[in-house]
Amino acid sequence: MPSRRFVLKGAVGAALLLGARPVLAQLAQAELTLPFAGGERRLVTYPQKRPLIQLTSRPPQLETPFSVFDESVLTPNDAFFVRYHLANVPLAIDPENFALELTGSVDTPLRLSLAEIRRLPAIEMVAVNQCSGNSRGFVEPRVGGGQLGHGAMGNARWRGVALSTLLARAGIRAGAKQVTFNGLDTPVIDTVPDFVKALDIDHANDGEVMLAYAMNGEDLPVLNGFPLRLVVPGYYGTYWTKHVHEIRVIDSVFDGYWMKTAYRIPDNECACVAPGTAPLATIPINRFTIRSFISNVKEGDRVVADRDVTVRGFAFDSGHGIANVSLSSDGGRSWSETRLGEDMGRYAFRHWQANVRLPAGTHELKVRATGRGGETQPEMPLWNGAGYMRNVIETLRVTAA
Ligand SMILES: Nc1nc2c(c(=O)[nH]1)N[C@H]1C(S)=C(S)[C@@H](COP(=O)(O)O)O[C@H]1N2
Ligand SMILES: [Mo]
Repeated sequence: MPSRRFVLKGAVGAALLLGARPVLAQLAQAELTLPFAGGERRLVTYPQKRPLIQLTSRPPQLETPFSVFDESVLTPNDAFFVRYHLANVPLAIDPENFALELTGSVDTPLRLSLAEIRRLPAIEMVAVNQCSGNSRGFVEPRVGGGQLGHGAMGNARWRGVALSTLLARAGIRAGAKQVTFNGLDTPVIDTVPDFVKALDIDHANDGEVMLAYAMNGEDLPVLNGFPLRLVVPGYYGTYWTKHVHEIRVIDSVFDGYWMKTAYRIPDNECACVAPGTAPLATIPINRFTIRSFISNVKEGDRVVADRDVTVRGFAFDSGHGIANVSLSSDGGRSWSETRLGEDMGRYAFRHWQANVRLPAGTHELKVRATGRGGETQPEMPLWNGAGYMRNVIETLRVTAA
């Protein structure tokens, strides 16, 4: 029960969330360099978070240090990445007075307290949240936007109410086309449009799109959307509205800035164009591409030659599920299948593991996932102007000695 008041207040709390420089400078724990030009970053601490990689301070944007992904298949709440667009992020949220409104093209508009939402039938699901621009810092030729490493993703167990449950209570009227979602954060200047996103009505009503109030068995961290966030399994994080308090059923295709202008991808099969060019037509970004990573070996690591070395990592896709993950230790000339770990559901990270024996010398390790829908990862990176949806086969160089 949301009995306890969650309020981040006082000079320190406010300064932390607003990212006042002197406070953050004090809290900078360490520095690190992401492996691309301009990759120098600080590790900073925010309320409910361990030290994370700072991308911006106003609004707070944090990425997860990659080593976290090797600790556990579920990304801990205190290490989960943080992404915001608008500088007015909610500092004080009172769960007693919070209300979710569902209005628009419905028979019965709803206004529900958190306690009422928690009394509705709950669903639970492990699903990956990933920012559209995850790994953008690796894109060549370089593109504008947050220069992220691979840490703008995370895998969590979400618990909440299916949006379809609320839509059924409200009663969707004939002619409904989309559903829009708005959170408590607001722009600081009125030339910046409010962050409102939309899903098609059938998608919103599919029984999997969820209003989550819990993450890995606890209340959502404030920076990850307390007290309620949308979970859109298999879809990029841009749709996962945090602090969601207004839901509207509409009879048109929503034309707000964050749907019509931002978060668009080339309207073709690869969502790509020749580097430096613009697409003829675009559509809203939607499902994840398939990806895989090695988590226990880093670029430049040394391993023991002529001995079994365990290599492990994880893969995920948009919800077909992972069919297999292959590993190459000779730069992609030969591949062998790895052993998959526990299946936590088709939207979750899937662990994999393999043993390799490397003769003395330098070797290129590559990992490639194939989904149950047949999709796999390209050898050469695909390019688009926003640096979205990166899913090239990742390569690491190690030295065996
Ligand atoms: N209210 C609100 N929700 C939001 C955003 C935002 O700016 N405001 N950003 C979205 C984007 S682009 C991403 S990638 C995810 C990130 O979720 P996280 O911060 O919990 O990791 O939140 C989404 N939900
Ligand atoms: Mo994002």
